[in-house]
Amino acid sequence: MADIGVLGLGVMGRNLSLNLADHGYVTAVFNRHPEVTDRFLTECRQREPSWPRLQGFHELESFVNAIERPRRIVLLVKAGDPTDLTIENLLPFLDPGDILIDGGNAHWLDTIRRERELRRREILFVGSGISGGETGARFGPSLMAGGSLEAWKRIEPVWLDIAAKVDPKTGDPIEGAAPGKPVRGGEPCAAWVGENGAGHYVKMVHNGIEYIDMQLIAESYWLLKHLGGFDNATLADIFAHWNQGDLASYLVAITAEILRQPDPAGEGYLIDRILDAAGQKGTGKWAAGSALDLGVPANALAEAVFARFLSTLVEQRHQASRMLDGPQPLQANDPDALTRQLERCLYSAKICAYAQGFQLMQAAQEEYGWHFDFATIARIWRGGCIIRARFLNRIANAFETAPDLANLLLAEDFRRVLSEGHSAWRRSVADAALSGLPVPALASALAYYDSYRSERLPANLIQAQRDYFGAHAYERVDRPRGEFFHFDWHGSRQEICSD
Ligand code: NBP
Repeated sequence: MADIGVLGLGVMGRNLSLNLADHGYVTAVFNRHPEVTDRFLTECRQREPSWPRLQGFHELESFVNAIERPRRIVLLVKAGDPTDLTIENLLPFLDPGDILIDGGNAHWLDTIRRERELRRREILFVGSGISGGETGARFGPSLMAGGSLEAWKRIEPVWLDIAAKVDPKTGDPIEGAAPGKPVRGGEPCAAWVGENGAGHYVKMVHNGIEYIDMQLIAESYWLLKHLGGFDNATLADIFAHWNQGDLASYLVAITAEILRQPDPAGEGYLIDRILDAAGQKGTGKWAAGSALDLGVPANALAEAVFARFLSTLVEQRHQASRMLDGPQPLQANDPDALTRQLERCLYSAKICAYAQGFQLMQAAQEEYGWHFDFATIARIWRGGCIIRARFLNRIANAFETAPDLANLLLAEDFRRVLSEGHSAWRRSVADAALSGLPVPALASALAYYDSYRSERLPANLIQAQRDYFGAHAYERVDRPRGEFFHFDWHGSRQEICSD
């Protein structure tokens, strides 16, 4: 009998099946098109040491019956309707107590609905975020599981086995897994984060932070290139150097590698031949939408999504570049000083990005009745996933020291970093503005930082305007919160307490 089943043999399903087989799990695999299953198994026989642990099936019923009961079945199909359809097709063959684990990028509200509906039919449903793309799925992803604790207890050993591992002392990811040779030991980057849709919500916030992080890195690259005048080889060296310090992370490391890549189709570098129009699959938009719904000021997150939208207006931008005026970029007198300035700027803005992600999760747990352990979430993001970064250790420590921390910016460690870094951040945003170089994420993160630390904001004027044209009432600084007043701007010019 198989220990576990994987349904859906796309990029993620194929790689996760091999990861399971490498860890000793006999894995039943199924794809709606049988030829996909056959092709996968043929390829595995040729080059995968763990292939004898993979069992392929053409019929859904025989796939389900081959799995030990109570069954564990991982769904890795396209999110949305295909997931509902797949569950519907599976149900006639399942027994009470079986567990379905949706590893796709499902919307958390779909996961809440599916968990509720399946619970009524005595099927346990886990919505598990899986991050790390193809390589993560193959050699160790970050796994954020949500669902009932009963279901988690049944999948926990498997999830801990196949997850990415970090060095318990340094918190750095342990690399070196190869086909048939998984990493043994280390701290696994997998955890149960909460009931029903919690795992998919946390994965969505992960992706939202990923959007901001990528945008911040792209803007820093742009400033180095245009203000510093560095060529691609030097830019690659700068990012490689940054990857040795506080900014050490997967995204900074791959940026260095990308910038070094020659164009395979001709002269020069590949980076200069790639069209500057950024795509997206929607999880960043969901995260920004959730921030708007929950009233969370995640402005850098929204900016990162908008920046991708704006980048796709390629023809309009080309036309506008010839019609709208702006300054020429300033040239840095001291390129090394610019590099140091931007390193601090990027690190400060990155702290802000994570602060916004954690604030979003704080609001979501109130809304959906979850109880997130933020230190654990930071810890399972240290390996396997796209936003893995050394400074997640510091975030984990901050939440361990103060689990109810209102905002990451207030953690002592980060207050110190920001106090040392904010001048460099301001200079960079000012240099960009004076040079006509767009830095929406760096600038909006700075606006967030300055707004958050402002004892007073000009929102008093907004309240007065709202009261003037719409009688929406305002609170007074010299009266308790919750007491509202209206001023009769158009008639008696008297103030009335509106209670
Ligand atoms: P792929 O596009 O590579 O594969 C999609 C899979 O879904 C295929 O097996 C396909 O079957 C199956 N499928 C579809 Br499409 N419609 C189906 C239906 N109606 N019924 C049954 N199966 C159906 O996607 P992937 O990259 O493997 O992603 C799988 C899930 O994991 C998605 O939810 C994705 O968002 C998520 N995810 C992806 C990544 C990543 O980096 N790629 C990372 C994390 C999460 P077929 O072969 O017969 O068409």
